Amino acid sequence: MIEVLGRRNSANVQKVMWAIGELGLEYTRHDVGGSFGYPDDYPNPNQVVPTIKDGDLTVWESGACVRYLAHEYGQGSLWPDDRNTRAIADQWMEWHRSDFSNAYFPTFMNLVRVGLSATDLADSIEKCAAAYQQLETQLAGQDFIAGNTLTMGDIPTGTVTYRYFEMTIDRPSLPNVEAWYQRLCDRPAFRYHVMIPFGTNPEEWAAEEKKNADIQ
Ligand SMILES: N[C@@H](CCC(=O)N[C@@H](CS)C(=O)NCC(=O)O)C(=O)O
Repeated sequence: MIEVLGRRNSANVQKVMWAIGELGLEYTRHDVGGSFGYPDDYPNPNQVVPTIKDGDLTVWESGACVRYLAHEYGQGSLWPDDRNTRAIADQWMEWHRSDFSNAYFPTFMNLVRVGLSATDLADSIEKCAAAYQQLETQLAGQDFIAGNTLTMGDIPTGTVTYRYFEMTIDRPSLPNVEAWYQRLCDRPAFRYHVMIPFGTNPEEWAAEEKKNADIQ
């Protein structure tokens, strides 16, 4: 039984939950972080979510959690057997946490969590679009980020792509990304753990966070 410490509306928690859902693992999720606060014995010194526990192991950092789950429980699926596919999946996970996140998070945070207008964020939205153009190129001629099946490489960027397409912002034409996103939307685990409404401003965000309390 895997324990997940992290609120349901956190994108970093959703990465882990989606991986757990894809792998069909038993889990218990606890509301931690954001308006729920942190227990005194919370094991992540950075006071951020997620943290997972599996037996005697505690892991934090969402990418490390996804890799651990993929390696431990997803050999041949989320953790590809093929060396090349695995390296490319890993490469795009690293891209997600560096170049992509630097471009994407300012847009999401400032628009939804701070409540600035899309007009004020034009530069940031453009940088975000440029990051998605890189993914557009990678997805040409293949169904998923590292080939024709879902791998750990799809998890981090797939998670925030729900939000990218839900935000009221201008987006470039991204036919490959859109087709990939539709494939993700066909997956029950993605729909349940990732496609969670998040509102359009801080007040709506807070209300959505409350609505998700106690939902597994
Ligand atoms: N690098 C960390 C970042 C974690 C992170 O910043 N999580 C956000 C939620 S998405 C958080 O914990 N924010 C503060 C809070 O919810 O209390 C990871 O990938 O796990």
